[in-house]
Amino acid sequence: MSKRKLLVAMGLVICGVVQAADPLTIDVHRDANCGCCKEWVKHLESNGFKVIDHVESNMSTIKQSLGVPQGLASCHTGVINGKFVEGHVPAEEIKKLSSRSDLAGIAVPGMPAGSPGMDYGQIHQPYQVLGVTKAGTQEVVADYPVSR
Ligand SMILES: [Cu+2]
Repeated sequence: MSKRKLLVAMGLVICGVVQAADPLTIDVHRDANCGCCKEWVKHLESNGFKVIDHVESNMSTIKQSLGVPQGLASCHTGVINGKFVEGHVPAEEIKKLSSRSDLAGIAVPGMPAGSPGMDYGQIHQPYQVLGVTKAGTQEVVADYPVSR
């Protein structure tokens, strides 16, 4: 194995792509200064998740190595059983992810107000949870209209 390949493999292990099969253990990568990321972590924990917190200095490198499409980027990036969870995805959608072996991950792009961890009083924006298939196509897996 070349030195580069070895480093990539080590990076994947450190990033939590290779992890135990506990369905509710999630690795979360975030920037040290990200406040809403911490709020999302609290949301996960109050919904039964065990969060392994990783403070990162370069989130864009992490996102790239986990296969998060650039257009779907948000703040933090979670990894659960080898799938990415990008942004403020509701805990219930992460629980459903185990039944979708065709997906590489799910994302809530940007940081919509009113999504878990993005609570700003009365401000609510509609948002969608997008699934990214292993083939690279995208689909809507859940819709969160304002009225919900
Ligand atoms: Cu955020």
